[in-house]
Amino acid sequence: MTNHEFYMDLAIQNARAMKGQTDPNPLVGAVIVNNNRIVGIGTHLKAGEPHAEIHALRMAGNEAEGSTIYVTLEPCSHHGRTGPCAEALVEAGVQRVVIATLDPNPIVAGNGVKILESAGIEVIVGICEQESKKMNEVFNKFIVQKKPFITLKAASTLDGKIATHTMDSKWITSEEARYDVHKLRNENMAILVGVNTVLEDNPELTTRIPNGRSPIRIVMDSTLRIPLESKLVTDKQAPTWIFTSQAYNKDKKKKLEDQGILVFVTKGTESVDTSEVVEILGENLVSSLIIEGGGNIHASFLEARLIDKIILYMAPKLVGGQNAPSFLSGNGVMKMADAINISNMTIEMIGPDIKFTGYPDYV
Ligand code: AOF
Ligand code: ZN
Repeated sequence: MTNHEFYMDLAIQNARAMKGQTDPNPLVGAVIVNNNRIVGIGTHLKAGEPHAEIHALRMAGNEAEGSTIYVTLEPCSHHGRTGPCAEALVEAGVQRVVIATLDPNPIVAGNGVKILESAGIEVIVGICEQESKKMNEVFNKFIVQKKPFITLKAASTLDGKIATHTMDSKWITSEEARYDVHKLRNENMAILVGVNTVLEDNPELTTRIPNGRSPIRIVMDSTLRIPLESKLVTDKQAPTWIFTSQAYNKDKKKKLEDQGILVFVTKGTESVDTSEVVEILGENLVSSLIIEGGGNIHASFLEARLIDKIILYMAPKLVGGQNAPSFLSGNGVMKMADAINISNMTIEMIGPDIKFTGYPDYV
């Protein structure tokens, strides 16, 4: 590991620790080094608050002069909720700026580097670039497409089942794997299920870890069949948003709204279009979404090519049964050649279960 990589790695680790608390803004870390000594460290903590570079500059004080700063994302060039960091670095007399990756935000995209270079500052781009890009996979999509980064999450047996043929599903995976799911919920802004999941399981969809943040709970429900006494309607643990079609029950809508539930009536005559849901979520600044639905919801999002990432927890169990549901149903493809391939796969063990992570390779 070179010196550049060492300091950048430190900046990335600090940035990553804020996962789940900066959205829809990026995870960003900065380390200022002067004469081989770290004189300032900064991390972006919350959207609207000072950027990582500003925190680090404040800590460094006069020692920022003549220093090298390592930043995981190109310093910004715009007057947003906080000032342009590129200008702050020039004013502080920083001598060299080492950047992991350019900012995909169209209002910055290379302009930060221009400000620095035209002030005569040496700029190096591309140290630990892949790690930094991966860390901000949510932000990188959202800032360009204005749509949430969508993760399909499922827990199944080794034969892909999410329940037995009698619909028993408690529990498939271990306590450790279920705790990991709560971490995932903490990191995502919203979680989506179909109304059938609500009818069958009456889930809470909250984050049960210390100081965890619960995601906005989203239900696709074309006629508003959700029971008024379901936990998502009554528990007030986190906001609940329901997406319905033109065929919705008007009386029920009013009753749900009286409970503080937000009901979005979409354009579909009888069903709710997944793409429209995703678009509306983006307009409401939801940058990340987990789909924890049943097999049909998963199939409708996957068939519409809306899933960016798949996380599958597989328990070393076999249940069999042709009527036992799997985590992916729908019509399925005709030919093996039409299968959706998964790339950049990683596999880790969580207790006795396998955690599989991958990215659908749509062609
Ligand atoms: C952050 N934190 O450490 C850096 C960011 O809403 P604003 O004014 O804070 O601006 C957000 C944009 O600033 C963000 O989309 C990204 O392009 C840039 N850099 N943002 O929240 C940071 N360095
Ligand atoms: Zn900035």
